[in-house]
Amino acid sequence: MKKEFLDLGRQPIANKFLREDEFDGEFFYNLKVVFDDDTKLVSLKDFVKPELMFNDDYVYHTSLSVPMVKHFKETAEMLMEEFNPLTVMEIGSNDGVFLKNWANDYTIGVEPCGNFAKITEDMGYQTYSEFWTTKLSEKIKNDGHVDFDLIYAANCICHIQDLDDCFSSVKNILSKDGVFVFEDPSLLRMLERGSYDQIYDEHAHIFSVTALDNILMKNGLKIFRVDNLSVHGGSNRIYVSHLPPEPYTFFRYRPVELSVRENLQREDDFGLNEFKTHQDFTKRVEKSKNDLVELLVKLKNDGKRIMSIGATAKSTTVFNYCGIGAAPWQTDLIELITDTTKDKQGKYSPGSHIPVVPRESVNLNDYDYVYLGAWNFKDVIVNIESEFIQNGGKFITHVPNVGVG
Ligand code: DWN
Repeated sequence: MKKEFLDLGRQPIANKFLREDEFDGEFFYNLKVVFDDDTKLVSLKDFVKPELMFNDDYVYHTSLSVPMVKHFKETAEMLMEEFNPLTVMEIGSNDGVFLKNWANDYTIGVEPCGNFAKITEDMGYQTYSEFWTTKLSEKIKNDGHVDFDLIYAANCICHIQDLDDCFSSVKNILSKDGVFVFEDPSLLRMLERGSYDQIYDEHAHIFSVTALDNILMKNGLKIFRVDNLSVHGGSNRIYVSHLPPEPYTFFRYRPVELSVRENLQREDDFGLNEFKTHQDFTKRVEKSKNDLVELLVKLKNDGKRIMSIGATAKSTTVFNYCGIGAAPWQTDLIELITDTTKDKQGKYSPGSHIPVVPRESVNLNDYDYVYLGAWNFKDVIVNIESEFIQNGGKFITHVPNVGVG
């Protein structure tokens, strides 16, 4: 029984940055969120066609967020150290920021966005430029990749709409002693921090350990460890192995570690498995919206100039939910957004049509306030922009609460 608890309104494709002549034909959908009473899974009510989001024009380069390069290098070294896999596959390999830490003769990628699959192919990694499905899992097997000791995915599994097909495809090609490790934003952290902007078209689901445990078990897989990470505003890294068949003679049994029980208990104590908890979250989201608009309008009326750093998918949700931006609200509360991603520069933000420009083209001291679209990189950005702060400039964020800091 899927029950709706949050409506974030009419939203565009979160990472579809536009030229002016594309404004009229822009695609919009209703972004609503449901809670499944059986699995406790939180998902979008209506999924957007994957091809509309993930295609050869996809713009999100993981490596352009410098802290993530270090994160994936350390993750690879840790996995290499502990599991010493002979064969590695990454689902959602983007620009190869994780793949590049492994030798390319026993490592392959899966990346549906052709422009990114070409990047890793050129780096020497065989890359299947298709969506992860049972059909592809079979094809990779038939191509001679019998199975994999390590299957890794970051900020990707929560993008896959059919989780049963996703997980049965993994089980189909995971070696008997293999481990499936994936990390995605944490539902518990989202509710604790009020970071509702983790909800957008690409994120078909916002995962709890509880929901994943239920759905993985159903597909013959089990969680044996959970790492709670600070990246992306709070993520969980989930370690999975085969659910050993009875008697599990041929399978290396990986005992369920304390971290799994601790996370399940923490989620239950927080009320994450109760529909009411999600209904209460909705009230917090509505307050966050009103507080942010009120603050920006007041500052604007006081003659203050406001811009934003980080043309994130997250800020697409916030700007369109809060009616911040040029179209159709004509509320020029935020004059422009800077972003390090070349493919976003010189274009307009999805739905709200705020111009996106290179950071170098802007003198921050011309502005009084900066809204942090990339709040998950606050420390890095505040450090880079220390001169702005010394000159009296201030940052605006909405996580955990709307405020100036
Ligand atoms: O799940 C997803 C996460 C991993 O990334 C994807 N579905 C889409 C994307 O979401 P996002 O756009 O909200 O992610 P980030 O990583 O918060 O985006 C940061 C943006 O900010 C990038 O476009 C780069 C930019 N940036 C910047 O302009 N200056 C980042 C830093 C650190 C900076 O100093």
